[in-house]
Amino acid sequence: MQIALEWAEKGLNTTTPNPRVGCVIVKNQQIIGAGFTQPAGQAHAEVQALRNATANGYDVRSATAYVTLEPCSHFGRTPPCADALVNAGLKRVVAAILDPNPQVAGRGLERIRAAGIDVECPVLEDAAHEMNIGFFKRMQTGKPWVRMKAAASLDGKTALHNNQSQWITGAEARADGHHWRARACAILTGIGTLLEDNPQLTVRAFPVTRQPLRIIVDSKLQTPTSAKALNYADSSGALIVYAVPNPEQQARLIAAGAELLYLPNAHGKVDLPALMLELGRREINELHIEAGSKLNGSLIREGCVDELLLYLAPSLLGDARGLFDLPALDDLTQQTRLRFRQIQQIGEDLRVLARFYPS
Ligand code: AOF
Ligand code: ZN
Repeated sequence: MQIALEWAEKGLNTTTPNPRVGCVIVKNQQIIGAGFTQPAGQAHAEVQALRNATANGYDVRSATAYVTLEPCSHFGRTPPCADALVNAGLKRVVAAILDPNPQVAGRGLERIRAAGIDVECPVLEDAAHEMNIGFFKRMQTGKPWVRMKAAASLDGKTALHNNQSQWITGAEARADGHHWRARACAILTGIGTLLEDNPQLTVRAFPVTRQPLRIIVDSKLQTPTSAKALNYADSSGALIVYAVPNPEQQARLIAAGAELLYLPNAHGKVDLPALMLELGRREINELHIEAGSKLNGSLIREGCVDELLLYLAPSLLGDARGLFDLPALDDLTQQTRLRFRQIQQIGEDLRVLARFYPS
């Protein structure tokens, strides 16, 4: 199953909105085939692994399949993998974790068991859940897994009082950040960052076959049509979420290729929790946020964030802008507690992954 998880990882940046699944076929203590989920509409991991075994010249009958997610039982964009495994005449199927998709949810393994095949589940369940943390969250809550990326000095500062902010962390940390962009279904920023930095919100540190959807939270539609985030060379598009209608500006932005989404709250700002639900409806599993302290603070306050991805440079910036614009507290019992998930040195910097407790 550990090897099957390594195969699943090959689909890290490409399977969305499907989960990344790996499958290994074993016969007589030997791996005879392996595969991972192909882009949506193409073969699932199990079908890839069966084909691979056959292409390698092996007879898959009475072999064992190790799959990192329960094989599907429904006709989606592709036929059920459970049927493919049954028809292949396997002896045993080992699944890491049940598929939370209500169209599957235990029926895949049931069908395999009903065909007289031995079934075992769960195996390495935590690692399999982690591999598809966004898919699990979306299936269970209707919202994406939200990862907020930020870079700061060791004293938690992101920019000087005069807004100078580039290159606080080193080149390795910046390149590492692109790996997290690449695996995300969408990258979200705010109008403040857009006007200040004119970010492209694309993956550029290495070649990719899919760019994440770009999302701009822009209550008053101040995005210039010349913004780099709108002038993309691929078809993944940009979505501008606004709260104050402005027909002329709307027409200009639509003509510039953006999609507009009107989602106001009672204060004339974008309704962020409603946006998360809408992104879930659009099959966004992992949402990557790279915004400024104001939008970051609002997203945290409104309970929209699951995880922080912080790059911390070994430097002090003193009196300067902080990471998150959050209100002052009067008592330590009010503090927002997180738990560290992983800490690693990347070049000269530290990468800290910390998770909020589910509310
Ligand atoms: C598997 N193996 O490798 C993956 C599975 O529309 P479809 O046919 O591509 O089905 C998508 C659903 O299939 C997805 O929501 C999830 O429940 C399951 N993903 N299942 O047997 C795979 N990626
Ligand atoms: Zn399937």
